[in-house]
Amino acid sequence: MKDILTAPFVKEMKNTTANMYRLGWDERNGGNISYMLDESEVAEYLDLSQVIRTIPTGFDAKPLIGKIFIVTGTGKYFKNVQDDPENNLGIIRIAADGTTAELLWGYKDGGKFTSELPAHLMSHMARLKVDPENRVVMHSHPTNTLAMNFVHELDEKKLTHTLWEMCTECIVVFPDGVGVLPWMLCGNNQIGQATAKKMEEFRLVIWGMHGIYGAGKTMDETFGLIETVEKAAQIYMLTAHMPRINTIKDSEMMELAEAFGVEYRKDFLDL
Ligand code: 2HA
Ligand code: ZN
Repeated sequence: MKDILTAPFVKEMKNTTANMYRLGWDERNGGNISYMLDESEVAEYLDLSQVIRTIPTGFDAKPLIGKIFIVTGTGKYFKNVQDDPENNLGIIRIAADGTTAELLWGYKDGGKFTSELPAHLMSHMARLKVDPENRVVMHSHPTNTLAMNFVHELDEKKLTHTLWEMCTECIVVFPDGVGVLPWMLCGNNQIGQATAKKMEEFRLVIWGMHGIYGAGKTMDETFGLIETVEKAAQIYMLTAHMPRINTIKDSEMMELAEAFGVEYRKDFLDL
């Protein structure tokens, strides 16, 4: 059996959390990532018949029975994942009852998965329905995105439109736009259900005055979605207090989307 610490998916988790920490998006225990793995790939590193312990999830994830995820730990810091993956990460499999997680590796100090597991697994279920290749769900507190939440209307069309206007490539990177939830209490099934509902339509969901969720086929795609929103939000925050002299017009955004052949939210433009 190969050494789990050399597994590409562990490396991806270490590199991504370190990257996000250094970008200042994931202070203290902020942020969490879940990444669905191929059983055959995990079997190269772990004996899948060895369950270390079982942990109730508190909700029903029947469509994910048997699925394996690597997930950041609750109360753990992104800052520390790189040096100590076995305490800060865990690999879980959804048990046959759909409501229990079987720990296959990690959370070595007795810990467990992120408190946002409901939002993660419910989002996986929602995305898999629209994109069977979806693998990653990522939550973060990117600084400018969060700052923008306090000074911009939390309206899906208006927020998406403003973000699209801030960088030429935005409409190409997230043509499906950004879903928005109002401020809600986090860490429970209710926000999980609300996030998943938005995920049926969007790969990006803002949690009002809290942060952002992204979903994608790969770690790079998912990180790239959040990174692009954050870049656009940064441009917004750098310019919002100054008179705007130039802007990317809606007709130009349409031209971009059509040139790059992306299906975009036409109703989010005023044409
Ligand atoms: O897990 O970011 O939303 C820490 C958080 C909760
Ligand atoms: Zn958060």
